[in-house]
Amino acid sequence: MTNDYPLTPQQIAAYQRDGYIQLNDVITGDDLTAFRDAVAAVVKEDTARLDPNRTRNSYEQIFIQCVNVWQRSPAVKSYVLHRRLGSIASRLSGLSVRLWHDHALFKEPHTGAKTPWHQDTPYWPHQQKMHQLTLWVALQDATIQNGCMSFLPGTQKLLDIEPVNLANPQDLYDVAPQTKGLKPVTCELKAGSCTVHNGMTFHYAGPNRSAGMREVIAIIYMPDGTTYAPTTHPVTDPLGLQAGQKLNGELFPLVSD
Ligand SMILES: O=C(O)CCC(=O)C(=O)O
Repeated sequence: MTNDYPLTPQQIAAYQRDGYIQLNDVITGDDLTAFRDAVAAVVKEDTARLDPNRTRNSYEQIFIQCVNVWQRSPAVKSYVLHRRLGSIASRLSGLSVRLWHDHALFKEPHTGAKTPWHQDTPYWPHQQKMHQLTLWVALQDATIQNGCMSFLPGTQKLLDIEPVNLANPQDLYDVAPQTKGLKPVTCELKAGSCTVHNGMTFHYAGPNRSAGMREVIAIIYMPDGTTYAPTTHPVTDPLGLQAGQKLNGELFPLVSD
């Protein structure tokens, strides 16, 4: 696939105003099949190893989550680190970006698990929190029936709200009364299309009421220069980082110019 995905100045302005945008046909044809198959193979390998009776953490109660799939599969790596995607993240945020991490989010059918309204960045061990962004890539069609994403436009400007406990979510209006009256926008996606959201934008995904798995990979970027804030997180916990240390190097590669 080529490095160029066209974005108009209007789309960039809409992303910066609303804190999210839908982009169609970002990955297509054989690339989409290869990416989807490579991600699904890693998820399958992981799930085969899991004890079905294990205690599930907050993410596991919502979906099967595999973090940093790009480190496990050269094929996945070639897509996750692709400049086509990095350049989208860089042009929308207006900054050079590094990969923060990716995660496959496969939502199983019939569990009834929704992804509660939440912001992402408050969970992350970053000292700067305003410009992280996620490309949420549908590997198969994402619909209202199987749990596509919804966003509350403009909420990326809401700072200092307590992180939502995903396993035991409070009512959105208790957490963020400022969101009362805002109208959510729901984005159904064809496979290979994506939504992009600022890590501070409130978002939600419904339960998977279809017969099959909802297959998604979320690729998360942070501005080059982002520094470490000591907070427990599975990506950084093993690294022994010091407060203020830059998140860079080969684990957090630069993916834009
Ligand atoms: O896939 C989902 O259900 C939610 C994903 C999400 O919250 C995210 O990518 O930030």
